[in-house]
Amino acid sequence: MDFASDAKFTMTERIFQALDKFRIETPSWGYSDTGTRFGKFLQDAAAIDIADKLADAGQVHYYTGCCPSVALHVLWDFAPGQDPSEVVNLAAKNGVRIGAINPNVFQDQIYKYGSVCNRDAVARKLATDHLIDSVAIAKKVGSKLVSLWFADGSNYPGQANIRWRKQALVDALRKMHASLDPDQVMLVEYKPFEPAFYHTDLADWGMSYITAKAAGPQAKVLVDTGHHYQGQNIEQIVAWLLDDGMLGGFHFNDRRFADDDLTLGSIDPYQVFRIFHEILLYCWERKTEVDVAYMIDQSHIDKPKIEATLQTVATAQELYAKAALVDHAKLAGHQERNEQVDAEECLRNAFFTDVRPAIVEWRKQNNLPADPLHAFRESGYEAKVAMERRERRKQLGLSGTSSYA
Ligand code: RM4
Ligand code: MN
Ligand code: MN
Repeated sequence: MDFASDAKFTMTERIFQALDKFRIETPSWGYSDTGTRFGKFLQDAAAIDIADKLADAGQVHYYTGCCPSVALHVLWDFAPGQDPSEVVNLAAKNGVRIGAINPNVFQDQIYKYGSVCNRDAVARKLATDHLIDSVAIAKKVGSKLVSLWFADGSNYPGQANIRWRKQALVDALRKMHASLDPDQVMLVEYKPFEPAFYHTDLADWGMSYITAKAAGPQAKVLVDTGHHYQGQNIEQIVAWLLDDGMLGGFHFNDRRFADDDLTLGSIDPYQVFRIFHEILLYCWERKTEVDVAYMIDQSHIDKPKIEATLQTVATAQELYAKAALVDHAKLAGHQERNEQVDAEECLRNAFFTDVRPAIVEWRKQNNLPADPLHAFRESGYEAKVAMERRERRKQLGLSGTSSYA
Protein backbone atom coordinates (compact mmCIF):
# COMPACT_ATOMS: atom_id res chain seq x y z
CA MET A 1 0.00 0.00 0.00
CA ASP A 2 1.15 3.52 -0.75
CA PHE A 3 0.93 5.32 2.56
CA ALA A 4 2.25 8.62 1.25
CA SER A 5 -0.90 10.01 -0.23
CA ASP A 6 -4.36 8.52 -0.01
CA ALA A 7 -5.62 11.20 -2.35
CA LYS A 8 -3.84 9.94 -5.44
CA PHE A 9 -5.94 6.76 -5.49
CA THR A 10 -9.57 6.49 -6.48
CA MET A 11 -12.07 5.25 -3.98
CA THR A 12 -12.26 1.87 -5.71
CA GLU A 13 -8.49 1.51 -5.72
CA ARG A 14 -8.33 2.22 -2.01
CA ILE A 15 -11.03 -0.34 -1.31
CA PHE A 16 -9.25 -2.93 -3.45
CA GLN A 17 -5.93 -2.27 -1.68
CA ALA A 18 -7.63 -2.69 1.67
CA LEU A 19 -9.41 -5.91 0.71
CA ASP A 20 -6.27 -7.40 -0.83
CA LYS A 21 -4.65 -7.25 2.60
CA PHE A 22 -7.59 -8.01 4.84
CA ARG A 23 -7.82 -11.54 6.25
CA ILE A 24 -9.92 -12.72 9.17
CA GLU A 25 -9.70 -16.04 11.01
CA THR A 26 -12.78 -18.07 11.82
CA PRO A 27 -13.09 -20.15 15.01
CA SER A 28 -13.65 -23.92 14.93
CA TRP A 29 -16.15 -23.55 17.78
CA GLY A 30 -18.27 -21.24 15.62
CA TYR A 31 -19.30 -24.23 13.49
CA SER A 32 -20.50 -26.56 16.24
CA ASP A 33 -23.52 -26.45 18.52
CA THR A 34 -23.07 -23.96 21.32
CA GLY A 35 -25.60 -22.38 23.61
CA THR A 36 -26.32 -20.38 26.67
CA ARG A 37 -25.83 -21.80 30.14
CA PHE A 38 -29.55 -22.57 30.12
CA GLY A 39 -29.35 -24.98 27.20
CA LYS A 40 -28.44 -25.59 23.59
CA PHE A 41 -30.72 -25.64 20.58
CA LEU A 42 -29.18 -28.16 18.27
CA GLN A 43 -28.85 -27.84 14.52
CA ASP A 44 -28.62 -30.85 12.24
CA ALA A 45 -26.06 -29.06 10.08
CA ALA A 46 -23.78 -28.13 12.99
CA ALA A 47 -20.32 -29.70 12.92
CA ILE A 48 -19.86 -32.82 15.04
CA ASP A 49 -16.10 -33.17 14.92
CA ILE A 50 -12.95 -31.46 13.76
CA ALA A 51 -13.32 -32.82 10.22
CA ASP A 52 -16.76 -31.18 9.97
CA LYS A 53 -15.50 -27.93 11.46
CA LEU A 54 -12.66 -27.70 8.97
CA ALA A 55 -14.97 -28.61 6.10
CA ASP A 56 -17.33 -25.79 7.13
CA ALA A 57 -14.46 -23.33 7.56
CA GLY A 58 -13.31 -24.39 4.09
CA GLN A 59 -16.71 -23.37 2.74
CA VAL A 60 -16.42 -19.91 4.27
CA HIS A 61 -12.98 -19.43 2.74
CA TYR A 62 -14.09 -20.85 -0.61
CA TYR A 63 -16.87 -18.30 -0.96
CA THR A 64 -15.14 -15.27 0.59
CA GLY A 65 -11.45 -15.78 -0.23
CA CYS A 66 -10.52 -14.03 3.00
CA CYS A 67 -10.61 -16.65 5.76
CA PRO A 68 -7.63 -18.92 5.07
CA SER A 69 -7.04 -19.90 8.71
CA VAL A 70 -9.05 -21.50 11.50
CA ALA A 71 -8.54 -21.04 15.25
CA LEU A 72 -8.60 -24.29 17.21
CA HIS A 73 -9.37 -25.04 20.85
CA VAL A 74 -7.03 -27.74 22.12
CA LEU A 75 -9.47 -29.83 24.16
CA TRP A 76 -12.38 -29.42 21.79
CA ASP A 77 -10.52 -30.13 18.56
CA PHE A 78 -7.67 -32.53 19.25
CA ALA A 79 -8.47 -36.02 20.49
CA PRO A 80 -6.18 -37.08 23.36
CA GLY A 81 -3.00 -38.47 21.89
CA GLN A 82 -3.99 -37.50 18.34
CA ASP A 83 -1.13 -36.63 16.03
CA PRO A 84 -1.61 -32.91 15.29
CA SER A 85 -0.36 -33.45 11.74
CA GLU A 86 -3.63 -35.31 10.98
CA VAL A 87 -5.46 -32.06 11.70
CA VAL A 88 -3.02 -30.14 9.51
CA ASN A 89 -3.80 -32.51 6.64
CA LEU A 90 -7.54 -32.23 7.21
CA ALA A 91 -7.27 -28.46 7.06
CA ALA A 92 -5.24 -28.57 3.85
CA LYS A 93 -7.77 -30.94 2.29
CA ASN A 94 -10.39 -28.26 2.90
CA GLY A 95 -8.28 -25.41 1.56
CA VAL A 96 -7.53 -23.82 4.94
CA ARG A 97 -4.72 -23.88 7.50
CA ILE A 98 -4.51 -23.91 11.29
CA GLY A 99 -4.50 -20.51 12.96
CA ALA A 100 -4.37 -19.63 16.64
CA ILE A 101 -4.15 -22.46 19.14
CA ASN A 102 -6.35 -21.91 22.20
CA PRO A 103 -5.39 -23.86 25.34
CA ASN A 104 -8.27 -24.82 27.59
CA VAL A 105 -7.72 -24.48 31.33
CA PHE A 106 -11.28 -23.79 32.33
CA GLN A 107 -13.46 -26.85 31.94
CA ASP A 108 -11.86 -29.58 34.03
CA GLN A 109 -13.11 -30.19 37.59
CA ILE A 110 -9.68 -29.46 39.02
CA TYR A 111 -10.06 -25.84 37.90
CA LYS A 112 -12.98 -25.09 40.22
CA TYR A 113 -10.90 -22.47 42.03
CA GLY A 114 -8.80 -21.47 39.07
CA SER A 115 -6.04 -22.78 36.83
CA VAL A 116 -2.71 -20.94 36.87
CA CYS A 117 -3.97 -18.81 39.80
CA ASN A 118 -5.22 -21.74 41.85
CA ARG A 119 -3.76 -22.03 45.38
CA ASP A 120 -3.44 -25.75 44.73
CA ALA A 121 0.01 -26.42 43.28
CA VAL A 122 -1.24 -29.56 41.51
CA ALA A 123 -3.88 -27.59 39.59
CA ARG A 124 -1.38 -24.86 38.78
CA LYS A 125 1.14 -27.32 37.44
CA LEU A 126 -1.48 -29.13 35.36
CA ALA A 127 -2.59 -25.82 33.85
CA THR A 128 0.97 -24.62 33.20
CA ASP A 129 1.89 -27.93 31.59
CA HIS A 130 -1.18 -27.66 29.36
CA LEU A 131 -0.10 -24.18 28.26
CA ILE A 132 3.36 -25.49 27.41
CA ASP A 133 1.86 -28.51 25.61
CA SER A 134 -0.29 -26.09 23.62
CA VAL A 135 2.82 -24.22 22.48
CA ALA A 136 4.21 -27.58 21.33
CA ILE A 137 0.98 -28.31 19.42
CA ALA A 138 1.17 -24.87 17.82
CA LYS A 139 4.72 -25.64 16.65
CA LYS A 140 3.62 -28.99 15.21
CA VAL A 141 0.73 -27.46 13.26
CA GLY A 142 2.83 -24.50 12.10
CA SER A 143 0.90 -21.90 14.06
CA LYS A 144 2.52 -18.69 15.19
CA LEU A 145 -0.19 -17.83 17.71
CA VAL A 146 -1.18 -19.23 21.06
CA SER A 147 -4.20 -17.45 22.42
CA LEU A 148 -4.90 -17.42 26.16
CA TRP A 149 -8.11 -16.86 27.99
CA PHE A 150 -8.44 -17.67 31.68
CA ALA A 151 -11.67 -18.23 33.57
CA ASP A 152 -9.72 -17.64 36.79
CA GLY A 153 -11.27 -15.44 39.42
CA SER A 154 -13.31 -15.58 42.59
CA ASN A 155 -16.96 -15.22 43.45
CA TYR A 156 -16.91 -13.54 46.88
CA PRO A 157 -15.04 -10.72 48.55
CA GLY A 158 -12.26 -12.01 50.75
CA GLN A 159 -12.15 -15.38 49.03
CA ALA A 160 -8.91 -14.78 47.19
CA ASN A 161 -5.63 -12.99 47.69
CA ILE A 162 -5.69 -10.93 44.52
CA ARG A 163 -1.98 -10.10 44.53
CA TRP A 164 -0.92 -13.66 45.24
CA ARG A 165 -2.94 -14.81 42.26
CA LYS A 166 -1.46 -12.09 40.03
CA GLN A 167 2.04 -13.35 40.81
CA ALA A 168 1.05 -16.96 40.16
CA LEU A 169 -0.37 -15.93 36.80
CA VAL A 170 2.82 -14.14 35.80
CA ASP A 171 4.90 -17.07 36.98
CA ALA A 172 2.97 -19.51 34.74
CA LEU A 173 3.04 -17.22 31.73
CA ARG A 174 6.79 -16.73 32.06
CA LYS A 175 7.28 -20.48 32.00
CA MET A 176 5.08 -20.73 28.95
CA HIS A 177 6.84 -17.83 27.25
CA ALA A 178 10.17 -19.61 27.69
CA SER A 179 8.92 -22.44 25.50
CA LEU A 180 7.92 -20.23 22.53
CA ASP A 181 9.81 -20.33 19.26
CA PRO A 182 11.26 -16.91 18.36
CA ASP A 183 8.52 -16.28 15.79
CA GLN A 184 5.62 -17.34 18.01
CA VAL A 185 3.39 -14.86 19.78
CA MET A 186 1.32 -15.40 22.87
CA LEU A 187 -1.90 -13.44 23.09
CA VAL A 188 -3.35 -12.54 26.48
CA GLU A 189 -7.12 -12.00 26.51
CA TYR A 190 -9.10 -10.29 29.27
CA LYS A 191 -12.71 -10.28 30.35
CA PRO A 192 -14.33 -8.30 33.16
CA PHE A 193 -16.56 -11.05 34.54
CA GLU A 194 -17.87 -14.57 34.00
CA PRO A 195 -17.56 -17.31 35.00
CA ALA A 196 -16.31 -15.60 38.17
CA PHE A 197 -18.43 -12.70 39.33
CA TYR A 198 -16.57 -10.94 42.12
CA HIS A 199 -13.10 -10.67 40.66
CA THR A 200 -11.53 -11.95 37.46
CA ASP A 201 -7.75 -12.34 37.45
CA LEU A 202 -7.41 -10.76 34.01
CA ALA A 203 -10.30 -8.35 34.03
CA ASP A 204 -9.22 -5.61 31.62
CA TRP A 205 -6.63 -4.53 29.07
CA GLY A 206 -4.39 -2.98 31.72
CA MET A 207 -4.11 -6.29 33.55
CA SER A 208 -3.43 -8.13 30.29
CA TYR A 209 -0.82 -5.51 29.41
CA ILE A 210 1.01 -5.82 32.73
CA THR A 211 0.90 -9.61 32.59
CA ALA A 212 2.06 -9.76 28.98
CA LYS A 213 4.95 -7.35 29.69
CA ALA A 214 6.01 -9.46 32.64
CA ALA A 215 5.75 -12.70 30.66
CA GLY A 216 8.19 -11.62 27.95
CA PRO A 217 8.65 -9.74 24.68
CA GLN A 218 6.57 -12.15 22.58
CA ALA A 219 3.43 -11.66 24.66
CA LYS A 220 0.79 -9.20 23.45
CA VAL A 221 -2.74 -8.20 24.36
CA LEU A 222 -5.80 -9.70 22.69
CA VAL A 223 -8.90 -7.51 22.53
CA ASP A 224 -12.19 -9.40 22.46
CA THR A 225 -14.68 -6.71 21.54
CA GLY A 226 -17.40 -8.29 23.70
CA HIS A 227 -15.24 -8.21 26.82
CA HIS A 228 -15.76 -4.63 27.95
CA TYR A 229 -18.10 -2.70 30.16
CA GLN A 230 -20.94 -0.91 28.44
CA GLY A 231 -19.89 2.42 27.07
CA GLN A 232 -16.17 1.67 27.16
CA ASN A 233 -14.18 3.33 24.39
CA ILE A 234 -12.62 0.27 22.78
CA GLU A 235 -10.88 2.18 19.98
CA GLN A 236 -8.99 4.18 22.58
CA ILE A 237 -7.69 0.94 24.09
CA VAL A 238 -6.69 -0.13 20.58
CA ALA A 239 -4.91 3.18 19.93
CA TRP A 240 -2.98 2.95 23.20
CA LEU A 241 -1.96 -0.66 22.63
CA LEU A 242 -0.83 0.18 19.10
CA ASP A 243 1.23 3.10 20.35
CA ASP A 244 2.96 0.82 22.84
CA GLY A 245 3.46 -2.06 20.37
CA MET A 246 1.27 -4.29 22.50
CA LEU A 247 -1.73 -4.96 20.27
CA GLY A 248 -1.60 -8.62 19.33
CA GLY A 249 -5.02 -9.35 17.92
CA PHE A 250 -8.77 -9.32 18.15
CA HIS A 251 -11.64 -11.60 18.90
CA PHE A 252 -14.40 -9.91 16.98
CA ASN A 253 -18.05 -10.19 17.88
CA ASP A 254 -20.82 -7.79 18.79
CA ARG A 255 -22.84 -7.50 21.95
CA ARG A 256 -25.92 -5.83 23.26
CA PHE A 257 -25.17 -6.44 26.93
CA ALA A 258 -21.98 -8.29 27.76
CA ASP A 259 -20.14 -11.26 26.23
CA ASP A 260 -23.05 -12.00 23.89
CA ASP A 261 -20.95 -13.28 20.96
CA LEU A 262 -23.41 -11.82 18.43
CA THR A 263 -22.60 -11.30 14.76
CA LEU A 264 -19.99 -8.58 14.20
CA GLY A 265 -21.52 -5.19 13.51
CA SER A 266 -25.07 -6.41 14.08
CA ILE A 267 -25.56 -3.97 16.97
CA ASP A 268 -22.93 -1.27 16.53
CA PRO A 269 -21.10 -1.22 13.18
CA TYR A 270 -19.69 2.26 13.86
CA GLN A 271 -17.72 0.83 16.79
CA VAL A 272 -15.98 -1.68 14.54
CA PHE A 273 -15.32 1.02 11.95
CA ARG A 274 -13.70 3.22 14.60
CA ILE A 275 -11.44 0.34 15.67
CA PHE A 276 -10.30 -0.26 12.09
CA HIS A 277 -9.87 3.47 11.65
CA GLU A 278 -7.44 3.69 14.59
CA ILE A 279 -5.37 0.88 13.09
CA LEU A 280 -5.30 2.35 9.58
CA LEU A 281 -4.54 5.82 10.91
CA TYR A 282 -1.59 4.38 12.83
CA CYS A 283 -0.34 2.63 9.66
CA TRP A 284 -0.65 5.83 7.67
CA GLU A 285 1.15 7.95 10.27
CA ARG A 286 3.98 5.47 10.79
CA LYS A 287 4.17 4.39 7.13
CA THR A 288 4.07 0.79 8.25
CA GLU A 289 1.92 -2.31 8.30
CA VAL A 290 0.94 -3.81 11.64
CA ASP A 291 0.92 -7.48 12.47
CA VAL A 292 -2.44 -7.77 14.21
CA ALA A 293 -4.43 -11.01 14.14
CA TYR A 294 -8.04 -10.43 13.16
CA MET A 295 -10.06 -13.33 14.49
CA ILE A 296 -13.74 -13.98 14.99
CA ASP A 297 -14.97 -15.29 18.35
CA GLN A 298 -18.68 -15.83 17.92
CA SER A 299 -21.03 -18.58 18.97
CA HIS A 300 -24.27 -18.35 17.10
CA ILE A 301 -26.75 -20.12 19.28
CA ASP A 302 -29.72 -19.99 16.91
CA LYS A 303 -28.52 -18.66 13.52
CA PRO A 304 -27.22 -21.20 10.99
CA LYS A 305 -23.49 -21.28 11.67
CA ILE A 306 -21.98 -20.97 8.20
CA GLU A 307 -24.46 -18.34 7.04
CA ALA A 308 -23.78 -16.29 10.17
CA THR A 309 -20.05 -16.58 9.56
CA LEU A 310 -20.46 -15.45 5.96
CA GLN A 311 -22.47 -12.45 7.20
CA THR A 312 -19.71 -11.68 9.69
CA VAL A 313 -16.96 -11.82 7.10
CA ALA A 314 -18.85 -9.60 4.66
CA THR A 315 -19.49 -7.11 7.46
CA ALA A 316 -15.84 -7.10 8.46
CA GLN A 317 -14.78 -6.44 4.87
CA GLU A 318 -17.31 -3.63 4.50
CA LEU A 319 -16.25 -1.90 7.70
CA TYR A 320 -12.55 -2.32 6.96
CA ALA A 321 -13.07 -0.93 3.46
CA LYS A 322 -14.98 2.05 4.86
CA ALA A 323 -12.18 2.73 7.34
CA ALA A 324 -9.71 2.66 4.42
CA LEU A 325 -11.64 5.55 2.85
CA VAL A 326 -10.87 8.02 5.63
CA ASP A 327 -8.76 10.83 4.20
CA HIS A 328 -5.96 10.70 6.74
CA ALA A 329 -4.07 13.78 5.59
CA LYS A 330 -7.21 15.85 5.65
CA LEU A 331 -8.17 14.47 9.05
CA ALA A 332 -4.72 15.22 10.47
CA GLY A 333 -5.01 18.83 9.31
CA HIS A 334 -8.44 19.27 10.89
CA GLN A 335 -7.17 17.74 14.13
CA GLU A 336 -4.21 20.12 14.28
CA ARG A 337 -6.44 23.14 13.76
CA ASN A 338 -9.10 21.90 16.21
CA GLU A 339 -11.69 21.79 13.43
CA GLN A 340 -13.92 19.46 15.28
CA VAL A 341 -16.87 19.29 12.91
CA ASP A 342 -14.68 18.85 9.81
CA ALA A 343 -12.61 16.18 11.55
CA GLU A 344 -15.71 14.23 12.50
CA GLU A 345 -17.06 14.61 8.96
CA CYS A 346 -13.95 12.80 7.67
CA LEU A 347 -15.05 9.76 9.64
CA ARG A 348 -18.72 10.13 8.84
CA ASN A 349 -18.14 10.52 5.11
CA ALA A 350 -16.14 7.33 5.02
CA PHE A 351 -18.54 5.41 7.25
CA PHE A 352 -21.63 6.34 5.26
CA THR A 353 -20.08 5.58 1.85
CA ASP A 354 -21.65 2.52 0.27
CA VAL A 355 -18.63 0.33 -0.37
CA ARG A 356 -20.62 -2.72 -1.42
CA PRO A 357 -20.50 -2.16 -5.21
CA ALA A 358 -16.68 -1.89 -5.06
CA ILE A 359 -16.50 -5.03 -2.94
CA VAL A 360 -18.56 -6.89 -5.55
CA GLU A 361 -16.07 -5.73 -8.19
CA TRP A 362 -13.17 -6.90 -6.04
CA ARG A 363 -14.78 -10.32 -5.67
CA LYS A 364 -15.29 -10.60 -9.42
CA GLN A 365 -11.67 -9.72 -10.07
CA ASN A 366 -10.65 -12.42 -7.62
CA ASN A 367 -12.92 -15.05 -9.17
CA LEU A 368 -15.14 -15.05 -6.13
CA PRO A 369 -18.94 -14.99 -6.14
CA ALA A 370 -20.39 -11.47 -6.03
CA ASP A 371 -22.61 -12.52 -3.12
CA PRO A 372 -20.96 -15.24 -1.00
CA LEU A 373 -24.06 -15.87 1.13
CA HIS A 374 -26.25 -16.32 -1.92
CA ALA A 375 -23.71 -18.58 -3.63
CA PHE A 376 -23.39 -20.71 -0.50
CA ARG A 377 -27.16 -21.08 -0.28
CA GLU A 378 -27.38 -22.06 -3.94
CA SER A 379 -24.80 -24.79 -3.40
CA GLY A 380 -27.12 -26.85 -1.18
CA TYR A 381 -24.18 -27.64 1.17
CA GLU A 382 -26.12 -27.03 4.35
CA ALA A 383 -28.99 -29.37 3.52
CA LYS A 384 -26.54 -32.02 2.37
CA VAL A 385 -24.44 -31.97 5.55
CA ALA A 386 -27.55 -31.68 7.74
CA MET A 387 -28.78 -35.00 6.39
CA GLU A 388 -25.43 -36.71 6.70
CA ARG A 389 -24.67 -35.33 10.18
CA ARG A 390 -28.15 -36.17 11.51
CA GLU A 391 -27.57 -39.80 10.52
CA ARG A 392 -24.07 -39.82 11.95
CA ARG A 393 -25.33 -38.39 15.25
CA LYS A 394 -27.83 -41.23 15.46
CA GLN A 395 -25.15 -43.81 14.78
CA LEU A 396 -22.84 -42.24 17.36
CA GLY A 397 -25.67 -42.15 19.89
CA LEU A 398 -25.27 -38.42 20.44
CA SER A 399 -28.25 -37.21 22.41
CA GLY A 400 -30.21 -34.22 21.30
CA THR A 401 -30.82 -32.48 24.60
CA SER A 402 -28.98 -30.41 27.13
CA SER A 403 -30.32 -28.63 30.14
CA TYR A 404 -29.24 -26.16 32.80
CA ALA A 405 -29.83 -28.45 35.79
C1 RM4 B 1 -14.44 -16.70 26.45
C2 RM4 B 1 -13.40 -16.02 25.58
C3 RM4 B 1 -12.47 -16.96 24.90
C4 RM4 B 1 -13.15 -18.17 24.38
C5 RM4 B 1 -14.02 -18.78 25.46
C6 RM4 B 1 -14.69 -20.06 25.02
O1 RM4 B 1 -15.47 -15.83 26.78
O2 RM4 B 1 -14.01 -15.16 24.66
O3 RM4 B 1 -11.80 -16.33 23.86
O4 RM4 B 1 -12.17 -19.10 24.01
O5 RM4 B 1 -14.98 -17.83 25.85
MN1 MN C 1 -12.68 -14.40 23.07
MN1 MN D 1 -16.02 -14.29 25.20
